[in-house]
Amino acid sequence: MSYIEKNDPRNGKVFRVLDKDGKVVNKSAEPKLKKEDLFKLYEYMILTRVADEKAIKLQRSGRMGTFAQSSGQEAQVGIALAMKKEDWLFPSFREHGAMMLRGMPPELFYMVFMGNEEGNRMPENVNNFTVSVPVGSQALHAVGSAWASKIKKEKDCTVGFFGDGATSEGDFHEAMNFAGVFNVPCVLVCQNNQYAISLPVKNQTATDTIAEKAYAYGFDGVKVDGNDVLGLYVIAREALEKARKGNGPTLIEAFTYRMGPHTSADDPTIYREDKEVKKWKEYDPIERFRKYLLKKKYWNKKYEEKVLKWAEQKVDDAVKKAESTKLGIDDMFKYMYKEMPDELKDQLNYLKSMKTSKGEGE
Ligand SMILES: Cc1ncc(C[n+]2csc(CCOP(=O)(O)OP(=O)(O)O)c2C)c(N)n1
Ligand SMILES: [Mg+2]
Repeated sequence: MSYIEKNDPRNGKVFRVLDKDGKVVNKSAEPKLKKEDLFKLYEYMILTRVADEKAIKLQRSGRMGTFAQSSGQEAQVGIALAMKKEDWLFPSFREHGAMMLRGMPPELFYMVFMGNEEGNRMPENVNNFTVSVPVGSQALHAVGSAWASKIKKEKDCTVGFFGDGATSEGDFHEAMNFAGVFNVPCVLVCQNNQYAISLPVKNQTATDTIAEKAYAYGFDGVKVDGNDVLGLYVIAREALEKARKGNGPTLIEAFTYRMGPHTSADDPTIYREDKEVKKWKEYDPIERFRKYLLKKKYWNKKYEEKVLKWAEQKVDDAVKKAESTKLGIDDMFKYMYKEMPDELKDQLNYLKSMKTSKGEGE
């Protein structure tokens, strides 16, 4: 019996490998990852947090626009590690950790939030789709991409990420239905961080879990401790193998917590208590994995310093690159269609003809 089958969410099961103290609570499920891969998981979680912290500073000093951080949700990198290079990732706007582990240069993350659409242009060999802000839309794109692979008899699978709030959108239900009916090689991941901006998840759905919804569409769902990077890795790997064999889609509910505000434009103190945030700090995915590495004698202070230095350097270089790429007013218009329609051309020309305080056009 697979871990997915053993952990039917309708029986109240939540899958995890590590508890909050980094102790292995599910010995048979502990993945036999190489030391380099364990380090990769840790390093990309640290990089994600360092990148977030830098982004907040940039935003607060007027160097970047509104920004969605993923603090508390860094264990997403476990899903990215389970994917093959040829697989496709369809993110929402809180998956830069997973995207970076799959090879996205970090400057692209900054460019997106600086309003530079070129930040969505992945290198040729990186199969990450663009950041998607319309809530839930990317679930449909993910399922469509998986369907295309199936028709073309290609061996790649698709992973589509969305939040708990997205499950109230029609797009989510259409994607789930389509995935089930066409039995596509897709893994749908709901990052249930328990809030859609200010709306708590209990006001979002009448079911106990998000995962159990999958059964209404004819496929498996599984609820995973979303702060356990190893738990997410194990389930994602199994779900991907299952999809690759033609055994259909899986819905993974990664039960986690958004430690920060919804975006830099939000003030969560208005709608949630400090003590709740404090409680969730104890479940920090990075702390938990650090304790696991320490128990294995892989972690020490010297290693920590090395990782932090590496992450800070990577982030500094990324910010330099992002800030040195020029943003033109054409950018607002040129990515919607392959060929710009006349009405957009007119709007672009109108904007270019306007005089701004900085001078002509731009
Ligand atoms: C179709 C659509 N409606 C509303 C919004 C505004 N909006 C942006 S994020 C968000 C909440 C999303 O919550 P969730 O799906 O739980 O993702 P999270 O932000 O928690 O990661 C809303 C309502 C949007 N971007 N798109
Ligand atoms: Mg949410």
